[in-house]
Amino acid sequence: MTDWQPDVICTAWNRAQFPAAELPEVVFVGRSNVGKSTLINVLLGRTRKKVAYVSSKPGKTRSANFYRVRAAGGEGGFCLVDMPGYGYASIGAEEKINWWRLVSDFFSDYRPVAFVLHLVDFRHGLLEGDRELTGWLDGMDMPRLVVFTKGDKIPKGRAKGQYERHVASGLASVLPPFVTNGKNDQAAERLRQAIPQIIRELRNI
Ligand SMILES: Nc1nc2c(ncn2[C@@H]2O[C@H](COP(=O)(O)OP(=O)(O)O)[C@@H](O)[C@H]2O)c(=O)[nH]1
Ligand SMILES: [Mg+2]
Repeated sequence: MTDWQPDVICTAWNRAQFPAAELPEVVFVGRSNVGKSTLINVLLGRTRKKVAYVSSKPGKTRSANFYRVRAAGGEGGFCLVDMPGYGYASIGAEEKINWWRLVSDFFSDYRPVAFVLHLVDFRHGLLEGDRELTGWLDGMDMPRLVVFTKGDKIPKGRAKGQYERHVASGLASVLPPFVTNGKNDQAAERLRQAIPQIIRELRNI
């Protein structure tokens, strides 16, 4: 169960369509197919009736999607932003340019970005594309939380070593990375608690 209630939902294909900058934004970035939309659905408690579009074909989503969340208790609220993925091999040069334009407009447009939630496939760790984007985000001192997806695809006995290897490879994360598996389980619940906490703590720095 979740007490998160998704509210206004907006899709932006370009800067002109970004919604008014009102609430702190948690921006989900990661490679195509890593599980950004799946995790948003899980956090919103929408594993059956999905709100974020989940695709079996990588490289489909070219828009930024905004999900406004009101937490129970009424305090504040925030926005989850599902950014288009990168690293999908067969996209053309023009699409790549469009992707960069959307992403760079987003991060340079004085949006109230609280932090970036960087999704990384637990099987692969950081790949090209991840390093390119995170290097660029480092340049603007953007705080990040790393969340591994597809933890269920690594056998239990290998999970600890895999986790340690990934962390040692130089991930930037405000908390030790979470490991999720596309289900509304304990890890999802801990993440649901961590997100508003991180927003609050970063605001107080
Ligand atoms: N086994 C497993 N599959 C996942 C997980 N997260 C996402 N998927 C699957 O990976 C595919 C891509 O997911 P999607 O959320 O659309 O990725 P996005 O492109 O990053 O938004 C879909 O078939 C999902 O069902 C996970 O944690 N475990
Ligand atoms: Mg998606």
